[in-house]
Amino acid sequence: MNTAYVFNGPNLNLLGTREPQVYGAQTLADVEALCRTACAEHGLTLDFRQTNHEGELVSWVHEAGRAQAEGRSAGVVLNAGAYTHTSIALHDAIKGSGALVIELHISNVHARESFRHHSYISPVARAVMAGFGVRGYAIALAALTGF
Ligand code: CA2
Repeated sequence: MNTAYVFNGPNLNLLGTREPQVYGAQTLADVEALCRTACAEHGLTLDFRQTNHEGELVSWVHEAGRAQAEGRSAGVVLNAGAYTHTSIALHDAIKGSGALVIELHISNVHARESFRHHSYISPVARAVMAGFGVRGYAIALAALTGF
């Protein structure tokens, strides 16, 4: 059974505790549970992680790229949080590892502050999703089976 990686970046551990009008009321544990259900429906093994450290995300993308090269990965759903808008390192990691990545944002970043409109991830992502709330994770996992 192939692994679907779900990587979450900085501050996403705070989901459900503040800014529910932007990110909803569900916690990261709730998101992991919905991802587990989606993976079970689609015959995928879930590997769900969160970190507040950019380098750790870079290493995880490399790991997913290696798993993909060995035929063990369906791809990565990546919510890189604010690193989306700042991280050339993540751009290079995705490009360099060849990892298939769906960029995901809970909120519609294009309807928010202008500094959220640019993404270093989008040019190297297979697909980009924003504004579906946490349901977007389930939609992205389903989409991974179609690539
Ligand atoms: O909409 C998204 O999923 C974002 O990736 C979330 C990031 C933000 O920097 C991106 O522009 C869009 C921020 C995640 C922080 O999440 C919090 C949740 C609750 C309370 C505080 C922060």
